[in-house]
Amino acid sequence: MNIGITCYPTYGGSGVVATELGKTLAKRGHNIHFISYAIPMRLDGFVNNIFYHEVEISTYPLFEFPLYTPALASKMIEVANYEKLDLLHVHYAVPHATSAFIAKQVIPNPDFRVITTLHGTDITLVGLEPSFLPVVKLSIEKSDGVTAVSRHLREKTQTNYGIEKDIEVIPNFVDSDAYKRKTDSCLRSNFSPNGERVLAHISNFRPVKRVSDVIRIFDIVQQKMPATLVLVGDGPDRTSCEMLARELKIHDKIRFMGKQSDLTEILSAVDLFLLPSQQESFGLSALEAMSYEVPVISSSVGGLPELVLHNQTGYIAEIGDVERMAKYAIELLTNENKRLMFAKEGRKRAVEVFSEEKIVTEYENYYKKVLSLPKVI
Ligand code: GMT
Repeated sequence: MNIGITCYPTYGGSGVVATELGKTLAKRGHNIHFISYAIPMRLDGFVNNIFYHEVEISTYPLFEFPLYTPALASKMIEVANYEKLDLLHVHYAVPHATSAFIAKQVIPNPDFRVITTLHGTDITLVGLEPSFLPVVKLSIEKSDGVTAVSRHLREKTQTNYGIEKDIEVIPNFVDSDAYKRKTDSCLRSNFSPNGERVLAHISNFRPVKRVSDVIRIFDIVQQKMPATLVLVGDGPDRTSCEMLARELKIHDKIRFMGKQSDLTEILSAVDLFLLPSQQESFGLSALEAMSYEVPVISSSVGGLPELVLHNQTGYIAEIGDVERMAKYAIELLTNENKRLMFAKEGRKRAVEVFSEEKIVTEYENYYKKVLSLPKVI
């Protein structure tokens, strides 16, 4: 198939999923055309069958804001026509599904189809704003196929927008062969020079991630045992988190590592992963941790209970219940047999339920199904 993929190229789960999907589909022989305003973060190096088309946004003194939606739609039309796309798969509805809807009106190929994958805040936060809602709803309804990354997100889409069309749940995935724990991570001695237990969190440091809860949980844990906290990523809450760490006088026990692309050394060197988010439609970083045999303690929000099995691959607790999450962390970090059992169960779940091989095949089958159905006009 000739497949167009549009996603955000920046540091974030939806772009990661879109890019890894494109790379795997390319290895399976499909031609993949990425359409975005910059090269997606994980699309490094040359990959056979992968092409990149950059959206150019012209500026004009009259425009106060860059007009990305029509610029993207125009690029989609150009690529669909010249590269003979069978379908365009857009990740994150705002504004990608809208650009795709506009493009579909113009693309003459009667067999061309648009698929939208909903990732989270496009539905639960941004898409609900009155300035977006009617257009997001229309764009989803006019997609030929719609997928959501969890059952929770599917339900939210149906209830928040009153959308009745079929939404296929295709969860996120991990390349469990590549995301495999190394026994000799060179970072272990760095994080744990004197046998400290190592906790970690990875995110874009947006308010929904509640990174300050991570620091508060760690504060309680480090009072009970020598410990290090590894924080990967960057974003709006980074400065306030650094301030909180200083206020609590635990700054010297926390490593702010910024954005990192290679997680293998880091996640192979940690004992526990924390994800106390306010909202999480799936929680890709938790799945990646599980693949590296790291048990996860998370909030019970959104799609997280579909991923983290309570008392089996980790623990879940109410949003903001820092005390309980700390109690669970201390329990696992003081009972190595249990922690290792959870680690093995998490890895097993990542391999058996969320493997790249399995989920990319689900996407391929879904593409075939949508291509065989009548076009949504
Ligand atoms: O919505 C965001 O803040 C970022 C978004 C993204 O583009 O990374 O994250 C969402 O998509 C991920 C990939 O499907 C999911 O793993 C995240 O749970 C989801 N974030 C939220 O729902 C907050």
